[in-house]
Amino acid sequence: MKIGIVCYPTYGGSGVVATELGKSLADLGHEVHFITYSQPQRLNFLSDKLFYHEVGIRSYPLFEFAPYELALSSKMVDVVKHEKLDLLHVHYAIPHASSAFMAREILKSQGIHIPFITTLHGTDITLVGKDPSYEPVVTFSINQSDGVTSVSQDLKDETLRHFSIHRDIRVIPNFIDVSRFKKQKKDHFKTAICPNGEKLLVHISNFRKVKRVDDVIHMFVKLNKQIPCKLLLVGDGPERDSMEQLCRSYGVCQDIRFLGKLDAVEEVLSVADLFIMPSEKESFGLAALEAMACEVPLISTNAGGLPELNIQGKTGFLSEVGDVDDMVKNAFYILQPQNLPYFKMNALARALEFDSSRVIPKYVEYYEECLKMATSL
Ligand code: GMT
Repeated sequence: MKIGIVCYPTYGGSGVVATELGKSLADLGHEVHFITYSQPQRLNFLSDKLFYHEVGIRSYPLFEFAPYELALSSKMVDVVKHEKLDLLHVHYAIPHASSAFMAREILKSQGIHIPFITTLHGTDITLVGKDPSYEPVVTFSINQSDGVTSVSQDLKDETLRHFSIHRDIRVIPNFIDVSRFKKQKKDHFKTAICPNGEKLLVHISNFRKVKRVDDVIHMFVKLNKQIPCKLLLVGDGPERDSMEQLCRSYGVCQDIRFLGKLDAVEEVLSVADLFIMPSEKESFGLAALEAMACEVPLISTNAGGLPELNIQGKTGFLSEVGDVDDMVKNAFYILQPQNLPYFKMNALARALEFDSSRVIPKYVEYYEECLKMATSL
């Protein structure tokens, strides 16, 4: 198949899933064309099956906001026509689904029929999509898609609850390449961070409010009084400055390190004892899955799709959003020497269920179904 993938090329779950999906499809022999405004972060290798088409946005003094959606639709039309694509797969509904709809309709007027599939990732539904300024367009473009997938059952349910959707949504979870995400021997790194055998907690996110990074810090401060530990905060985003202030106000800067954005997160995860994800909303939790594949148990909330990944009392524990004391209690339990190996083993076993070799075929199968359906119309 010849597939066009549209996504946000920046750090972030939806872009990572889209890029890794494209790379895996290319490995399977499909031709994959990325259509984005800059080179996707993880698209860092050459393959004769992978192509990148940059969406150029022409500005003009009249435009206070350059119309990216139009430039994207035009680029999709161009790539579909000249590369003879079979289907478009857009990740994150806003604005990619409505741009794909526009591209499909333009192509239809020229006698070219191409289906598009929309993958819902999370905040495109749970936060941004519900906002009245976007909701009518999101509802329309989901209904107009030739196929729709969501990354968890919870996200599917939430979509059906809040939008007037009259079509089926296929659940296809996030996935990882377990040959990359696995525990590596990095003892020297652990000793450098935890010189006195402290336990190591890790949080990775885009530091948006929805991630509740402050709960990670509140929790760490309480836990550190019971078990000596250190905390690594990986990633960057709008909350980073206020989180640094919070660490200063607690006087714990010597125990917490901000590492910023990292490419090789698996190296940090390889030395972690516990991963903390206290999100207010989380449709799946890809960062947590990556941690689990590196044998790191999970302390999370029970928000969104997290219960579909984190199994209570086996791979970690789930608490109500904001219940920091419960998270401390659970972390204390997991970190006991007699408990930790059990949770690590279960975290790995659960992560293996989401290996790309199990999940990618679900996308291929869905593409084939959607293509068949589109050609039978
Ligand atoms: O808001 C984010 O965390 C980024 C967002 C994205 O779309 O880039 O992540 C969402 O998609 C990921 C991949 O499907 C999921 O693993 C994340 O759970 C989801 N984030 C939220 O729902 C908050």
